[in-house]
Amino acid sequence: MSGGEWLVYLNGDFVPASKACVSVFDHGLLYGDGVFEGIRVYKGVVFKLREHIDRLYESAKMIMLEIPMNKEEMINAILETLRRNNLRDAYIRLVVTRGVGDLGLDPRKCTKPTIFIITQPMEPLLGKDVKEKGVRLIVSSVRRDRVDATTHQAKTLNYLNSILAKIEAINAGVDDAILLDDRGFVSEASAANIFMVKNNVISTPPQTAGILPGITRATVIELAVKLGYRVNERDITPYELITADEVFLTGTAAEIVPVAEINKRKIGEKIPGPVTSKLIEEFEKLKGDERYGVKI
Ligand code: PXG
Repeated sequence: MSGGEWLVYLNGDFVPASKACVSVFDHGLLYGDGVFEGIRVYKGVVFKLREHIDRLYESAKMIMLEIPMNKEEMINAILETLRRNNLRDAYIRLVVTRGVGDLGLDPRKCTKPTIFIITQPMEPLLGKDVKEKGVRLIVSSVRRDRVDATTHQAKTLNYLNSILAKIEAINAGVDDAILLDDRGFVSEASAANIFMVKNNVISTPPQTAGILPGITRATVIELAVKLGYRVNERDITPYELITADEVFLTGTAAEIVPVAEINKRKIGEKIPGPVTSKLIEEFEKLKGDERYGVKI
């Protein structure tokens, strides 16, 4: 921290948060032309950092954005930002935009990507209430983008699709919304993946449903398999979700969150359900474990 302010990494410099500004000509702002990651640090260990960095570079490859730093340099920039802010339990937002250009779309006008890293304290217990009571969802009228369009397989700065679904949820007085894919199968929530449990079998939509391949999702699948559950990546209908024994969301910020209600139908018997509880318990054990991340 500097003078009571958090330091932000911006294009190689560490600047106080209030001075961390980007140009109005940045294509990240003008067109949502860029990629990002949201990452957590638990007890001084950056959870699945290498996986997040790999995904960032894959997203960048998809939009033909060459990041002018290699992966090790990017990892070091993140660790150094955490050190300078003296943070051990935090949320990291890593953003790479196409950079400053002119008012046209042509990305060739942007000669230097803009890179910034924001780190903020995040208490490990945040959202405990939600883990006990669960969230209420609606099925949004907004569909997840097709896999040949601005698909969420790439984690780009284009989030309007999710934001419109979130607005619909807010207007309906619930916590979040489920987006269906263009065929009408379940895709994911606005910024989290979704799972269901029926008769002790766990299912989650596949990448072909246009989902973001979530790192928490992959971790939960790994944990569930280790615990001996059958896990299917398959198409799920809204009917199956509503009639499931348990439904839960996964994401970096949210971690594992039980779903209590969808379109006013109560889900399951008890929140959190037994499988969700077990997975939350196992997930807790990974926090701060150096085998599941990179130490600051
Ligand atoms: N789907 C989408 C569309 C996302 O944006 C996830 C799934 C979960 O992925 P991870 O890798 O985090 O398990 C995300 C996560 C937030 C927040 O505040 C989360 C995301 C983006 C912006 C905010 O929870 N991405």
